[in-house]
Amino acid sequence: MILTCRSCRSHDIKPVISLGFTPLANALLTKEQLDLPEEKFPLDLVFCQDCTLVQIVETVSPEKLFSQYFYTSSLSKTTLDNAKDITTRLIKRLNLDEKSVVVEIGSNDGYLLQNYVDHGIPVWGIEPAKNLADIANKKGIRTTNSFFSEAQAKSFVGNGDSPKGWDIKADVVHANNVLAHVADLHGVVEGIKILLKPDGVAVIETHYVRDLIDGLEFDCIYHEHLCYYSVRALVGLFLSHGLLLIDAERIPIHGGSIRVYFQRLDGPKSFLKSGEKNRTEIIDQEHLFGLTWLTYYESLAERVLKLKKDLLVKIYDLKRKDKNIVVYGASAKSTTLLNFFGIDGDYIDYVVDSTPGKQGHFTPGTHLPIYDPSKLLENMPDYVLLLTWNFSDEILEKEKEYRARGGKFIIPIPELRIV
Ligand code: DWN
Repeated sequence: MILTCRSCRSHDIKPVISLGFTPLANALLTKEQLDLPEEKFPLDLVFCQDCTLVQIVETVSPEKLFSQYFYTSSLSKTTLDNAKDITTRLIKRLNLDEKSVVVEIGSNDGYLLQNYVDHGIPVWGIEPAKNLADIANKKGIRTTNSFFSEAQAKSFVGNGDSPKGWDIKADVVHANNVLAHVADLHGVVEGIKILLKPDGVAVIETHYVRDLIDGLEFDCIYHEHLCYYSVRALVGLFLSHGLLLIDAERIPIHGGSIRVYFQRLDGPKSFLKSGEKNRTEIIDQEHLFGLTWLTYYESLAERVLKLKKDLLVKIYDLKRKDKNIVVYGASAKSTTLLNFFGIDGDYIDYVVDSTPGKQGHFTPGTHLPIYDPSKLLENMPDYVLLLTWNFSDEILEKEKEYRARGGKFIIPIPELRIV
């Protein structure tokens, strides 16, 4: 439980929304665990009036959250395409070759580093989930199974347990959907700086708090996500570790993210000029739209409660007409929405999800069985509540046969609609 801001340590933190006590978003259950007590933790979002960082109050141990992790990045074409795009651009922009070094923190199953390996560029992945690190190493993507820290960064750039013969630093450090997840915020940012060559670039992707608020993406709030970033909040955090924002761009992935580039303040800052227009524009817009003020965030609670009412009215109406409804996506987001809205087995028959490791399990808190998406055509439910709305194009395309046979998707976010 924090009493001060995770980034600037200010005491001036104000409440934004409380989502009650919820189970851990990815704590899927086996059949045997259904009758056992389930851990739940408070899920309360606050805003720091000083550095504008949005964050949750509770800190659940990373070991509990990430040591065994079901989320496999390579399962989504959208994620793979996003990774291919940025790595291709960086190889060109930085003239990366066999003498370069690229590090990824939270490298998952190697989905991003694979692109560098395909170009003969040396890589190092750092992944806390053993099951994912094993997948990456089996693919020949050098991955250390551990949490990233300042101490590990120090060991990597000199002696310690770094890959043999590596005493150079990184040209690029990637951290995609990592910075929201780390309790040791300052240790990780300091570690990124230690890893970087003097003219190296840190490329950070994280869900954008502006998309969360504007797009009513409240279901992205869960215990894995300790922080919810604006560019302004990132600038303050990184500057406190001698890293300067050199470029910033909004990208559509995960419901809307920001991709920000940092270089060492004490280095040549070779990309400062080229990124000036982008970073100025995005920060000016944040001021214009009020992201630096509490009032911008305070509207969220009321809008979430209206969505809850509208969705429940729709579901009650369909159940009254004896329609059957299932859920698509045993995602972390699904856990937040289903638990906060109280949508369980009384209304939903089952969940489908393409992740093999999730199938055969049950959803946290709501205990819905998870099957392969092929069940949709076998069973032809009347409605599918699409809770991985952030992949709606990809999934609607995949399930066009179900729709051709009359099946309907209910998509709740950013606005409730049936397609
Ligand atoms: O930050 C995080 C984001 C990036 O990903 C992590 N903390 C956890 C995770 O959050 P999530 O689980 O809400 O992410 P997704 O990407 O919305 O979840 C996708 C889920 O949908 C996965 O379980 C896989 C499933 N899926 C599917 O069944 N068929 C996904 C696609 C694209 C599909 O075609």
